[in-house]
Amino acid sequence: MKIVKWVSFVLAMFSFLVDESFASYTPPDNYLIACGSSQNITFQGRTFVPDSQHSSLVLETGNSIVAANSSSRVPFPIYQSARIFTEKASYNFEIQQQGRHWVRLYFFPVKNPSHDLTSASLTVVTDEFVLLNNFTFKNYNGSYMFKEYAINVTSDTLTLTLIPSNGSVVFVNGIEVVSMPNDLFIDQALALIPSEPFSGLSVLAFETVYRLNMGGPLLNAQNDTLGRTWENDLKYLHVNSSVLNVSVSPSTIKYPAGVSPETAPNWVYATAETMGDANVAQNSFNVTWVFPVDPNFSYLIRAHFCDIMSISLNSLVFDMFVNSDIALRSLDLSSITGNLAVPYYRDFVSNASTDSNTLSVSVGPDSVADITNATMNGLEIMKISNSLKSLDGLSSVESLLPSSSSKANKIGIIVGSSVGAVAAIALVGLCYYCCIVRRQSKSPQQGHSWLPLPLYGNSQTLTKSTLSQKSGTASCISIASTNLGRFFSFQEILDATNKFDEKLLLGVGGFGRVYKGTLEDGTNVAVKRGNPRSEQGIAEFRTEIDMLSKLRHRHLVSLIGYCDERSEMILVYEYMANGPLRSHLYGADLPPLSWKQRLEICIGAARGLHYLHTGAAQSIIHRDVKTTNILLDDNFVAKVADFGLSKTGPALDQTHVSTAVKGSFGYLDPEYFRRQQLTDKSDVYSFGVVLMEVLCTRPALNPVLPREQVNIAEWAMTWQKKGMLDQIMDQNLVGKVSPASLKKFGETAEKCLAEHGVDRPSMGDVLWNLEYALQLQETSSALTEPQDNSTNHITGIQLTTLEPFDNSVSMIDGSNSVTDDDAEDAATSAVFSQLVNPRGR
Ligand SMILES: *[C@@H]1O[C@H](CO)[C@@H](O)[C@H](O)[C@H]1NC(C)=O
Ligand SMILES: *[C@@H]1O[C@H](CO)[C@@H](O)[C@H](O)[C@H]1NC(C)=O
Ligand SMILES: *[C@@H]1O[C@H](CO)[C@@H](O)[C@H](O)[C@H]1NC(C)=O
Ligand SMILES: *[C@@H]1O[C@H](CO)[C@@H](O)[C@H](O)[C@H]1NC(C)=O
Ligand SMILES: *[C@@H]1O[C@H](CO)[C@@H](O)[C@H](O)[C@H]1NC(C)=O
Ligand SMILES: *[C@@H]1O[C@H](CO)[C@@H](O)[C@H](O)[C@H]1NC(C)=O
Ligand SMILES: *[C@@H]1O[C@H](CO)[C@@H](O)[C@H](O)[C@H]1NC(C)=O
Ligand SMILES: *[C@@H]1O[C@H](CO)[C@@H](O)[C@H](O)[C@H]1NC(C)=O
Ligand SMILES: *[C@@H]1O[C@H](CO)[C@@H](O)[C@H](O)[C@H]1NC(C)=O
Ligand SMILES: *[C@@H]1O[C@H](CO)[C@@H](O)[C@H](O)[C@H]1NC(C)=O
Ligand SMILES: *[C@@H]1O[C@H](CO)[C@@H](O)[C@H](O)[C@H]1NC(C)=O
Ligand SMILES: CC(=O)N[C@H]1CO[C@H](CO)[C@@H](O)[C@@H]1O
Repeated sequence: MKIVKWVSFVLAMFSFLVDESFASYTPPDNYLIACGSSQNITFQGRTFVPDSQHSSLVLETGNSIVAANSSSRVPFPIYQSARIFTEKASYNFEIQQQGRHWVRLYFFPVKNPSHDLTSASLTVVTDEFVLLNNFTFKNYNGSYMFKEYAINVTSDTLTLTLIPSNGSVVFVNGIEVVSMPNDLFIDQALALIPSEPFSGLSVLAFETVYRLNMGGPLLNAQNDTLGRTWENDLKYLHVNSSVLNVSVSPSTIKYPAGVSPETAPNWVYATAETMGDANVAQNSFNVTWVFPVDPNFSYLIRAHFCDIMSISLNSLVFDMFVNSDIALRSLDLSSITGNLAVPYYRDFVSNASTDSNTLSVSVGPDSVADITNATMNGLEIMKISNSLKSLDGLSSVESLLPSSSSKANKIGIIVGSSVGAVAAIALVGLCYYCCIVRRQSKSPQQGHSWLPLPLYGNSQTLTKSTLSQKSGTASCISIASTNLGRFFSFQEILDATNKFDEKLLLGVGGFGRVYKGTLEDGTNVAVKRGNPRSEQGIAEFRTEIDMLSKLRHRHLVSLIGYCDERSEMILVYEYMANGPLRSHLYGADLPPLSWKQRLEICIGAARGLHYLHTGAAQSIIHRDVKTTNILLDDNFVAKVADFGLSKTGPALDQTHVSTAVKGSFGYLDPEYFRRQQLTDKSDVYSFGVVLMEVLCTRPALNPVLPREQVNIAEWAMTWQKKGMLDQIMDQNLVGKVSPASLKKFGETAEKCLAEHGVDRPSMGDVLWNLEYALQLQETSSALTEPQDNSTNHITGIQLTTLEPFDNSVSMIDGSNSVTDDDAEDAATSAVFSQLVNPRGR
């Protein structure tokens, strides 16, 4: 065994030398630490030295414990030992050369008699950045966790501090702190909508969330001079993506000036995906990859290209999109690089698609191209630290380490330098990289610009200019001067929510947290507490107050009052005992709704939206119609909620409002997507998605399903067009829906989902049609079942929970963040009460 290992290691070294015509990069700082181990550990061809044995290492063994694997089921050698701390502890790394460094962390809850590491809460910070905040393996769907960060170290030491939460411990299995070439990540990238250079990246931290080798095999530290891992892209490919692997021998890759194996190994450029011969009517389509991401962050996206498929120059021209925003138009690789098989890459900065939890990247043929094809070789997606300098959650280092003086550290582990001789080589490397000519990004474009930053985004560093000031939201009302219902003191709010008791948490949304509260008189309320730090939050707070104070309707959630004391932004709403509609459809094990109930709920929601569109002085577009924003009261009366994103509609002389695309992926009007023009028909489209969801009881978007089924709008439409919607409807409804009613319902949904807004009905028409569908159901059930006993509550039938996406990705996964919708669902433990027929027939 040993010999085989050595032989393959030597072979690897050999092939490495043969393949690289470049002097390979030697990192000035290169700490590979096996925490708590008693011996050197070799992992992916590199030697990790025990933290206790590292040369010139000082270890104060105050409260640290060593845990070794008692079970033999360790995923990789680096995870076989851990160091456990019962108090805050730090590793200090002496830095030879300032600049960006990889910080890689390995975690595996090794079995251990004294502490249950699975429930330990992990918080890790550097001097400046929060890397990991209160992570625990308890809610994690993986046995181990690997994290990679890219941090610009601007002092002579880098301190990694591990913070246990009260009464618990913190642990780590392995740490890498390794220099990277200074030009690997530069200060600039291209922002989208509109495309425009964008700077300020050099002071921000990144976390690798995805790194893919399109059409190629898994590459790890043995195949990458910078120790990176590249995984195959197959599991992220999306709907209609018929792809084909292409590959050439890695040695044919010709690195130009400015791109080197440190940018990406030649194995990445030597394999690619191209458009396959799709068995579809038109052979023009996009190849799309969809990535689950935390929507509260911005992302740096690096796309790697290399034309290894063309036979002649200038024959391949294609486009690249990020979330359907154009990123590269008419990209002709060979005209840029002057040859085939020459690597090329570009960086972009973008958010998750609108306020959903995915980010998508597509390539597709350009209209000017002679041949219909497109390609991509590699893709890196890095999370960018937010304005609190955090990569995980909303705490800053200052708040996690209140007395941030280094003396406060209880245990100091000093990992000294052992890399004296390396310095000279480093100098050579530095010169080499300084001499490299960098490809310039395109010149700035004219016009106003903005980057659609997430709510808690990097507003200090990244905001381009305006956000909402010229749009409809900005009718900055004076809170005091408007009739907004009751004013609550902060004390009253504290009393009502038991000091914001987490047990009373109903949900977490873009705006903030929602708690159940009880007023002094016993009235139940929902208390929505905005995040005081968020500027966009203030805008939405005002919008919501502004909107709600003007609107009163039986099918809109009503505002009871507000609290703006101590710069809090708190809204108090009527409490909706039965929670979001979505929980009654799937995911929460609640009894299934009857068809009649579903129709009544849809009718109620349609009434609410119809009122928004037509009832007020100025038409209002909701912008975020989805099943989590339709709430049910104790009588199952549907009310539309969440006006945080609302815009007042076009004035009479305009037909649309031009605006930033917002809303939720899966519900978004494709026309709005394309043209960024908002009309009330955008709400109609989203409502069509809601109708399909109500019928089929599955999420609007479910990437784990086979490709053609991922998007409910597409999937249901194909069945509707065949007139076979009954094939995919909720099993609980089979045999209980009158065919005429279903037909009417299907037709209504189909019209709502029309590609073009002009072809969609108004909310008023939708309402009329749904009422008709209800009537058809009632007349038919009057014939067959004379006694409608609301026989909907069939207990014992479990709804299958559909996972929103596969979390089992090994290298990625910061999946400690619960998505908004999940949190809302989880919180919906509302008591299910019997339907009281509101019509009392
Ligand atoms: C990556 O390196 C390992 C070890 O040297 C080797 O076995 C494997 O073939 C390499 N992968 C590729 C794609 O060359
Ligand atoms: C562990 O690795 C270091 C660095 O590669 C080396 O100097 C040391 O001799 C090794 N120790 C053992 C016990 O093999
Ligand atoms: C950490 O997370 C747990 C749940 O996983 C929560 O109960 C606890 O309050 C959190 N602690 C902090 C300090 O946020
Ligand atoms: C830990 O406990 C102390 C005192 O009980 C408290 O002040 C502090 O906020 C707690 N910290 C966390 C992170 O829960
Ligand atoms: C790191 O930060 C310093 C100071 O902000 C900056 O001058 C330098 O260019 C940065 N380095 C990299 C590689 O971004
Ligand atoms: C493409 O290549 C990858 C890795 O080599 C392989 O896993 C995958 O099955 C291939 N796909 C096709 C369609 O051949
Ligand atoms: C794209 O190019 C590849 C490689 O040349 C080829 O196999 C594939 O059929 C092309 N796709 C289309 C849609 O022409
Ligand atoms: C998928 O392909 C079908 C058939 O060509 C097309 O009608 C549909 O619009 C495509 N969907 C997407 C999202 O591209
Ligand atoms: C590819 O996607 C973009 C953005 O979603 C869209 O504008 C374009 O029409 C699509 N191309 C094709 C051929 O479907
Ligand atoms: C309707 O409910 C009543 C009382 O709950 C019961 O006696 C009757 O049998 C039910 N009828 C049907 C058709 O289930
Ligand atoms: C969690 O892991 C199990 C077993 O590996 C897998 O079947 C399941 O799909 C995973 N769930 C998610 C949400 O990733
Ligand atoms: C540190 C330690 O004891 N590691 C052990 C973990 O288990 C493997 C085999 O199961 C041993 O080879 C290691 O020595």
